[in-house]
Amino acid sequence: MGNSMQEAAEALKSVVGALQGRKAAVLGHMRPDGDCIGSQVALCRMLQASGVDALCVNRDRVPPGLAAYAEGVIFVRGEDYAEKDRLAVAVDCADASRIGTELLARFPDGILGNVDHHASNPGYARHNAVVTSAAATCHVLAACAQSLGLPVDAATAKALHLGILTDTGRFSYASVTPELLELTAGLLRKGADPAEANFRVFEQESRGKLALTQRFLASLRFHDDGRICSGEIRQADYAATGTTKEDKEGLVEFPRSVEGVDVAVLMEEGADGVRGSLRGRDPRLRLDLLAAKLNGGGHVLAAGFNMLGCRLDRDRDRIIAAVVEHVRERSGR
Ligand SMILES: [Mn+2]
Repeated sequence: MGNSMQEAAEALKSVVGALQGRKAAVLGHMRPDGDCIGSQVALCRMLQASGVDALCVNRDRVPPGLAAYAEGVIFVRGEDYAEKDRLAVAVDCADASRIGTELLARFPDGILGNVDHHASNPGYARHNAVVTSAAATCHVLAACAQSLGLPVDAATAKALHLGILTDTGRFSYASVTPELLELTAGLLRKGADPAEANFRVFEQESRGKLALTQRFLASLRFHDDGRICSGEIRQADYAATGTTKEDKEGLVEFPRSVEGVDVAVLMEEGADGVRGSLRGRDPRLRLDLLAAKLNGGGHVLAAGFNMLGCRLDRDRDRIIAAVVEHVRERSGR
């Protein structure tokens, strides 16, 4: 499913065309990451350069570590957004619900454009640019900008590089291709700065984050002969370390990095239930399908779930059992 890069470029061209003389709201997903902010900034700047009045709207704030990338772009919190005449373009949102229910409701006419790379994206907009083989939404935008001749200045190039850098695990995942590296080389020529990005994104961690990491590592447990490794975060962990849920970013990479582990699970208990992240390295295990069984979705190797009404003490075993069963099924054991 999804679109080829050429189809995506056509879709983006239609979006830019439909926005001429209109105003745009570029929407990202809840708890935005580097690819979300990078693609919002890049698309917003490209639209502005194409004569469109554009700003970004998110349910949640821009993570402080990524604020430097929002140069020249207005970000509005969903709760503060009161305009009625902007057309919505969503980026990096696997499903329209990822925008956040309340914010989505402010666009009763629907979504004009959908730029994304998640395999589960159903194509919920009038114009869909969903390239499931792309490494990042920023990858889709960078390739489309190149083929459509959309203007990419230094700040736009930095934003596109940010999304590719973060969604490829610093250019280390299977999604990295020669074509992506060539495209990224073009971004570096336009002003993207790898050392600056590495410093901004990966070398500005707080002591609180380190303390949160200690707690998470202490919670790790192995299941099914070590093929599955799970760890947990509770609201009390954030309170005790002075961190927020933004600080859990990247923690799931620790269980994934252990020898013999096929699937890493991070479970976070919140007021309304248990959210989880799933990470793997074998595409045959189809973590997107596993996540779907747990009220979630995502990519083949990286997915998330949301078990409303669940609690760790009561439901952890049931969640882990579902993971074990799925992994056994998919690996034919
Ligand atoms: Mn992404």
